[in-house]
Amino acid sequence: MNPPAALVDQVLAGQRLALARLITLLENEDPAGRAALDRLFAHTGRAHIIGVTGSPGAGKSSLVNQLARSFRHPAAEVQPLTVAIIAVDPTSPFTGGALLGDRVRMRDLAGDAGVFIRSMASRGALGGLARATAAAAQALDAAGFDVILIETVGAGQAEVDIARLAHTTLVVEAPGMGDDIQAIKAGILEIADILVVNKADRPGAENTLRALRGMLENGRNSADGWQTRLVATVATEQRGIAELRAAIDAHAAHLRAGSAWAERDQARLQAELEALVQRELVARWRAGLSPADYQQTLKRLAARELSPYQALEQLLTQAERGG
Ligand SMILES: Nc1nc2c(ncn2[C@@H]2O[C@H](COP(=O)(O)OP(=O)(O)OP(=O)(O)O)[C@@H](O)[C@H]2O)c(=O)[nH]1
Ligand SMILES: [Mg+2]
Repeated sequence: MNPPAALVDQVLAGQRLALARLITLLENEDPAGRAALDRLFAHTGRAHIIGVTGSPGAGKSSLVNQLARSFRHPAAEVQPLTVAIIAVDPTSPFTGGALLGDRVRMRDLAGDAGVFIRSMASRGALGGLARATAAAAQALDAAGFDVILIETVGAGQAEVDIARLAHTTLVVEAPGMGDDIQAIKAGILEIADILVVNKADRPGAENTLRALRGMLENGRNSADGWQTRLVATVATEQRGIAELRAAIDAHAAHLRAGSAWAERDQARLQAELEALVQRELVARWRAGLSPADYQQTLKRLAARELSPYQALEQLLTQAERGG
């Protein structure tokens, strides 16, 4: 029996255990996972991938939970959608407290066959995590989930990479985080299709909303003509969830109306491909290089005998000779 083929069939048939196994293979960068994904890739491209990022404790998991419920239990006459949730935690190991907490917060979704929840933790480099998350999203897409919600913490490169993976990116803030507004200014606003001020029941919510509204007015109107929306929510009381859903649906409709969906899809795939190319070329370059030569070049660089560009030329020449 050819294991990738069997696994592929099981994933396409929506078998949860097979899907969980595949994601573990992908997380471990196991060649069997990659082989399975090669076959599954033709079945991807249908899911709406939604990234949810923002500062720690802002209420991302609570919102993801509420959104999943709203996709599963829509208003009458609307078809429920199936939902996969990936909680990405770059800091905690698998048994981390945050993920345990998420399981409690997402408890009411457990047992629903139309919901699949998976947490992913870093096993090393953050690049590895972003890669594994992209691969897991492809597996879930192929398995037929209509919506894939990806939760990440923070405002670093990992979030930007994961935002690049999403069709729609939500940035979640809570009131009273003065510094975070600076952080938002510094870049995360750039990636937000929808800005959510959660914990709108807390003091200072009005100020935060006003500050963000001001930034949006001066700020961008994205290249594809979407104006970032601002939504206030209280995830714990299910307030603002309908408005948030409406904003998400409006963004999806906006993307689908023109060529934006296809353009984002292509940009996503291009980013993924280029990350792979970069990694592979660096790996090949390193493999072709003698460590002694490399150390020698680094020494000459530090001694100012070579400039960085000269060092580069030397390394490239050495790699060509070696490879
Ligand atoms: N008052 C209030 N509390 C909330 C709201 N939403 C979430 N919380 C609480 O805030 C805490 C953090 O919520 P989470 O949903 O875990 O936040 P998170 O952003 O996923 O947290 P991390 O994943 O650890 O970064 C929990 O105790 C929630 O019950 C809200 O709208 N209002
Ligand atoms: Mg969380």
